[in-house]
Amino acid sequence: MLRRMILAAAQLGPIHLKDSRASVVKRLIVLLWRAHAMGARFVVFPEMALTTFFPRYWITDQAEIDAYFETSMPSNETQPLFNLARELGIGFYLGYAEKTVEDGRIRRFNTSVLVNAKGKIVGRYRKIHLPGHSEHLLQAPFQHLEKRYFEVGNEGFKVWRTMGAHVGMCICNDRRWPETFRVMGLQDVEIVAVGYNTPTDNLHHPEPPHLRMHHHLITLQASAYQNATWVIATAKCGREDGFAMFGGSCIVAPTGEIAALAQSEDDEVIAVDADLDLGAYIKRGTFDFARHRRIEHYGLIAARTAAVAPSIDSDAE
Ligand code: CDV
Repeated sequence: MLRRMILAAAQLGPIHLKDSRASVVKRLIVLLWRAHAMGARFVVFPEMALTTFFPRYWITDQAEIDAYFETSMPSNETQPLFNLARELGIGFYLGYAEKTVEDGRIRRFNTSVLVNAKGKIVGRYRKIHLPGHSEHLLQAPFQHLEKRYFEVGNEGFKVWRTMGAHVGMCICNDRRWPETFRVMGLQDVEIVAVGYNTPTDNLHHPEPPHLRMHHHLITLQASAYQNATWVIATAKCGREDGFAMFGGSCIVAPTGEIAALAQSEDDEVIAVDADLDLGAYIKRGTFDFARHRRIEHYGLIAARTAAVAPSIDSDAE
């Protein structure tokens, strides 16, 4: 029996500092209706989809920082999105900044939730690969302070059985790390949802924009193929109060091919009628993990973070 599902990425254009949560949720609702018109059953919204990408700003007042965080999900403002999704029978992924109390202290994470077609939160992911820095870079045109505003996620890379598929989540910078996808691949993931906010300029080293897009697409395509999974990657993009972030939202097939690619840097929905079993022949063949993985040779991956060069110079006399 063919297992098909229309998958969608609901890309957001810029959210400016002055934009309220309510105005953003209205845009998400318009996107959800558009996805519904395309027949979508699962929609991926971006990372931190409710506010501007605030880690670009050095903020010292904790109350001001906390204004970007949600203390509950659904929140009052996002409840209408959950209600509509339930009414339409569409599952979704939504990224947001999470403030919570855990282990007797306040904790802040860069989080996404997985909501099933009944409007129920079935999964939560807290971003593990936090990019950027924690100090104030006085000379830089903008900051990337995720290491200052968030803790490293403490719940791992999970996969949930929901909506007739195996669905995993990660967030933005996580997509650049093969480990992210392989851990989900080992849980037989079939759809990986990833939201992102990627500045068009590399803060640390000048890079042409085409190269930025190339790295974005090549990592998604390689990871999709190597784990034989669909990947839905959704941007928040355009110029937020003048700070440019690239688009390039895409849906990648388990073959590694780009099945749909956004054209704009604004609110836009792309969708693909996906065969969830398209990756099955790859999982039975080249990437049949049970037959071909050689874990006795992979120890360094989980034992070492930094690269260490060989201590012996093989060319020395
Ligand atoms: N939000 C992100 O994680 N952005 C990073 C940037 C800093 C490179 C990314 O990997 O897209």
